[in-house]
Amino acid sequence: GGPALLSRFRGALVGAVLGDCVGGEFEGAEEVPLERVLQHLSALEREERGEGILQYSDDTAMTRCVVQSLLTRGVFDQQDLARRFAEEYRSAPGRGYGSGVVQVLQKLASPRLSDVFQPARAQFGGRGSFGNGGAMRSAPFALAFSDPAQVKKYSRLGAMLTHYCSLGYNGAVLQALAVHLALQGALEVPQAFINSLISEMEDIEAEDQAFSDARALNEPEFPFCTRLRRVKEFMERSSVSIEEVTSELGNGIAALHSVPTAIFCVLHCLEPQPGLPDCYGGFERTVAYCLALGGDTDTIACMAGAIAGAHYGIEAVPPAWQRWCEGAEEAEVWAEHLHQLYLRSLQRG
Ligand code: F2R
Ligand code: MG
Ligand code: MG
Repeated sequence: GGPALLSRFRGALVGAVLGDCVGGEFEGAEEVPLERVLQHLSALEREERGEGILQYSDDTAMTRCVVQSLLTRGVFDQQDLARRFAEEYRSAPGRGYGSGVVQVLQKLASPRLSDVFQPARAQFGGRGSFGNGGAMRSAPFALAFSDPAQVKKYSRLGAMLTHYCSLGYNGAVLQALAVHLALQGALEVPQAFINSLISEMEDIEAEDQAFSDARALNEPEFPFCTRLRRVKEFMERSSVSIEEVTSELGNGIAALHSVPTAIFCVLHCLEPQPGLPDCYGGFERTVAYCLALGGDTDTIACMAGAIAGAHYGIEAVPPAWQRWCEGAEEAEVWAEHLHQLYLRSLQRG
């Protein structure tokens, strides 16, 4: 049951672009009244929009590099991807990149660089970045590879080009796995979906590097598992306030404070929510809810948009919203090409 696989692919990629473009309005805002979110979204329904097109930010710029690299090379190629990140940043540096990652992107442009992971390793005194920049661009790995082992391996490596801290790259793996499961229709059984993610992250976080990063950053061992268990507790409650979500799951720029939050937004909005219009379907509810959290709204909506789009399919993504989003049309075409790549990887077994 549910949408066809191709519709899910198109939903995932367009959903990510739309979340970034629409969510950019509130990025960095501490509090966002729901009324302002609904005004922003209802303005997208108008034929004319004074403010014009909503431009995509670094989230989509880097996602496009991942997509183009995977489609051109047909495999994961770290040199090619590093070169594309550097070139994208050189040609459009004003897309709102994180303040640390720009140093990596500048170093990746050097023709003398032989180890493409070296600039990311040197970040933050050798700890590496724990920002969500690896996670925000990891959906294409779930669209290119059908085997979950490959989804995990390549989303981790793809993130490590800029985010060498386990709290950064493990967020990218978690996001890619969430999209991978949503593509299979796993959100039809929400409890099984969250249990699968917890069980995957129990394996992924059981490594020395993750233990030492967690210790150094004053986080508990298995930090992503801990947050996902909190998501599960919230799912079991009849109501959860925005304040509880932002204080306990987070709405910030760290992968740990945003990837589990994005997953929660999708799960929470599977059902109608008070304050959100009855005419909204699950995809619209998810995007609106992400924006109402404030904080890193473009990135949380981008990640939740990819998961929700993979679950509901492209038919659930309002065309009226899509038409104002830079890059949405292209995303649909690329999703079709990624779908072909995925089917080929499925045939190879
Ligand atoms: N940068 C932004 N938003 C800021 C405002 C943009 C504004 N619209 C504008 O145009 O000026 N958004 C984008 O950045 C996030 C992704 O960031 P990424 O790629 O992870 O960057 P970075 O620099 O690696 O990490 C982000 C910050 O996290 C802190 N940090 C990370 N690791 C750290 C460590 N080991 N120790 C201490 N701090 C660490 C730093 O403050 C980094 O700058 C997305 O929201 C995207 O939309
Ligand atoms: Mg951004
Ligand atoms: Mg952001």
